[in-house]
Amino acid sequence: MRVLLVQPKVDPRVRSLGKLEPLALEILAGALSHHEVRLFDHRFEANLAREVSEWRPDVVGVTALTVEYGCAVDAIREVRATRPDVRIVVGGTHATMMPADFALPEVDAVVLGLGHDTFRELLDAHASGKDPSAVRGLALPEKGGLRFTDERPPAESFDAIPNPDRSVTRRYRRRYRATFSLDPEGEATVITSLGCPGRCAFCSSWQQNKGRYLERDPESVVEEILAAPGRRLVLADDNSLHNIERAWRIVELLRRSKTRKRVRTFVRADTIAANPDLMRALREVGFGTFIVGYEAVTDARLREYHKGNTMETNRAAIRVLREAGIENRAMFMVAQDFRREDFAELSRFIEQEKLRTPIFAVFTPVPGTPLYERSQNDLLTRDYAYFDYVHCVLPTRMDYLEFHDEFVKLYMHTYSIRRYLRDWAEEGVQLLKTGRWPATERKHVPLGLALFYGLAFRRYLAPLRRDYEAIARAHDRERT
Ligand code: B12
Ligand code: SF4
Repeated sequence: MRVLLVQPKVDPRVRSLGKLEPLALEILAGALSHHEVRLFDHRFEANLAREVSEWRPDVVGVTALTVEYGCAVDAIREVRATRPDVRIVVGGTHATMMPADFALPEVDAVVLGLGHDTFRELLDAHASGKDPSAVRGLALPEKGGLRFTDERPPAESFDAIPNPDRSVTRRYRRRYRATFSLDPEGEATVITSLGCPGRCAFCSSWQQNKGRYLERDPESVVEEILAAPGRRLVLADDNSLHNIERAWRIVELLRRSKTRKRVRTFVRADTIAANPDLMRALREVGFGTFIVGYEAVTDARLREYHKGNTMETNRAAIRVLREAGIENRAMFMVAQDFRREDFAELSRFIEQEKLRTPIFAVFTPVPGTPLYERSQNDLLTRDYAYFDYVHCVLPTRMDYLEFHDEFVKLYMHTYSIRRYLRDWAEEGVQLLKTGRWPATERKHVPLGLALFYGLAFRRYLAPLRRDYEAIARAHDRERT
């Protein structure tokens, strides 16, 4: 069968941190080696209708995160209008969390959860003319609702997940990169674990994976890191280094390989704080940037978020990364109940800890989670393009537009060139006093890059006020 996999466009209102390779679709392509598979990345190519009418696929598979929902539905409708007889299958994060959103007349089947086995079986059922009802893990749109087939038992091991087939994205390769990346080669994505043992209140990942944490064995992790195209890659895990023994084995294998790959990954602060030797070893084998969810600057907030960490651990993790020479991409939550003092406290913490490249995420109830259900009556908007952790979809304690202004100010202050120069001057004074440069992140963020980040964030956040105004206006209209 001919299968066209579609990565939807990104709504221009989504303040996205990057356009990386659609790993989920590459994994599906890896599972469908007995079919003819093409991938259409709508973020970089415009004419989906032409692709569908010229290549004439039998099945079109569309993926979507919550923020991609609107564009995914547009793509589905465009495909259906072009080829009324093609089968359209939807899967991915949003379909798993909110299948009812895809109970659309244009959709033939919704795949729930990990999709490779379900999709393969569904295609085999189509090819042999069998009823898809026997395939486990589906929701089938019917009379405006959904009929669910038997539940698929959760995967017990990572080995069942096929390797991605990257040949389907070869023509887009150089365009896959994080928003603020200057690397002309782009960045590859590799997955080495699934889910997270954490239970943070705001996070959908452990809920989407039903609380499981599956790890890929270190040999195959290193094999894929080495095989990934280009020099830079990001590990698309929620929590890459939970198993310390496994992490050491990965270090050992990478050391032996003498690779020069640069790796960026997501790690918890407690893992970092408790394992300084491991962090140094990871740095030596190419782990240059860690994305760490510190989330808050008070123990009370950390408890409220069920983060399972304390401020003491967070501070220790910051020290360990600095000493190991790893860039600390610190992530913090900005809660809807923040007052001006809370923004100021967060800003102060960043200054005190001299964090150079933090990211701020607005607390967002992710559709399909109990938190979202509880927030139903409070939501300011149900437009999914705004569920990007940058727009605020809940009522704020401060005036809504002032909240926006404080949020932008937080970024502008953090990434101001003035702050950078002041840090530099302070460090210079310490150098004169002690004869040594103090250990800071300065050396990972050279002046030119700091200037670039400042301008890039200004541009990234520029359209935000207009959106906040639109959300407030629409909400007021709805209330009256
Ligand atoms: C790497 C990553 C990124 C990267 C790359 C994303 C990309 N492709 O460009 C970057 C950093 C750029 C990014 C950006 C964003 N991200 Co992100 N990201 C991730 C992360 C860590 C891994 C994603 C991944 O590759 N997973 C691995 C694949 C294999 O798993 P999967 O997608 O679930 O796929 C399986 C099934 O779902 C299914 N399936 C998937 N699609 C389809 C399609 C069909 C037809 C079928 C049959 C099956 C199927 O089969 C697959 C294989 O079994 C996830 C967390 C996570 N662990 O999933 C967050 C996550 C996906 N991101 C999230 C968010 C919110 C964002 C941003 C909005 C943040 C921001 N403001 O920048 C943007 C939005 C991106 C956009 N489109 O604009 C949320 C999404 C929440 C939601 N409900 O949608 C997640 C879940 C994190 C979280 N816990 O909050 N992200
Ligand atoms: S540690 Fe990270 S991925 Fe795990 S539950 Fe918490 S926020 Fe989610």
